[in-house]
Amino acid sequence: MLELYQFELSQYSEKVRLILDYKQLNYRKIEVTPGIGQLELLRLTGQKQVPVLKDGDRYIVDSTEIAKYLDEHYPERPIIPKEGIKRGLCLMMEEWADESIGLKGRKALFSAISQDQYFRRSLLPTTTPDILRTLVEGVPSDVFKALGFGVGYSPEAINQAIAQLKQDLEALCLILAERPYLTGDEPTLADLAVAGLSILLKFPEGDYLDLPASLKGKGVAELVNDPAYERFFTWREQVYTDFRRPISGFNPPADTNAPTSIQID
Ligand SMILES: N[C@@H](CCC(=O)N[C@@H](CS)C(=O)NCC(=O)O)C(=O)O
Repeated sequence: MLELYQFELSQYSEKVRLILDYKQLNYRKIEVTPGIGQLELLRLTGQKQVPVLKDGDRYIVDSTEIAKYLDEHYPERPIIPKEGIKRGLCLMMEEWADESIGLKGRKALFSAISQDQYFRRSLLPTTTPDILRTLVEGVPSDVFKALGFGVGYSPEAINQAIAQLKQDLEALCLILAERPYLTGDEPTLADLAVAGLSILLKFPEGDYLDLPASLKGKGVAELVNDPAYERFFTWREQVYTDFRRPISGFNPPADTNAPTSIQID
């Protein structure tokens, strides 16, 4: 069976999960433990990032490479058009989504977390002991903001990311006003990339991620509460309803050979 080394809340992992579900491929999720689990990933693949797909003895690194690999080796329900303007648009939008929504979404979410204690606490893994949750909730917002400087998330960088995301969402809404999918009448990798990468802007409403129920449908206030972007989030929810498999009832048994990782169940 295919195996996906992932973080549950990684937007690039989500892009791959949506592609796997769209293609109706069964796979087992292997939750990589930040730090120690990544060292194991380094040993296995020569790099530390998720997502990584394992197919037999082969490891495929990077969400774009995984998408191309899957379309080549599992050609049912193709996602990358073979030629012409549709192929051009698909490849361009996928690359753009990685660089834009993927990276800026992370910054925007950081801002939402630093402003909201409850959000912060709720984002901890469901296995986190209550005492630790309470400690994290208690970290004052300004301390969190100061921490952001350390990872390149100054208030200016966050504001700039949110302004740019607004432009991105406006562009997506304009396209989706005229066609059901980003490159035309059929879904392609462009749609799956944009939809999957946007989970950090607003978590999906449905039961697709291992998240506390209270966080489902929640997101970056400046984006999700603005009616100008409603068309995008409604479209994204429809893509999930149509193509993403809900989490319940989809938990293949743990792989006993899995490296330093925990299995989500
Ligand atoms: N270009 C990569 C980006 C992957 C990426 O940024 N992964 C993040 C999680 S969303 C990660 O593994 N971060 C941990 C690290 O960099 O050590 C892709 O498309 O897969």
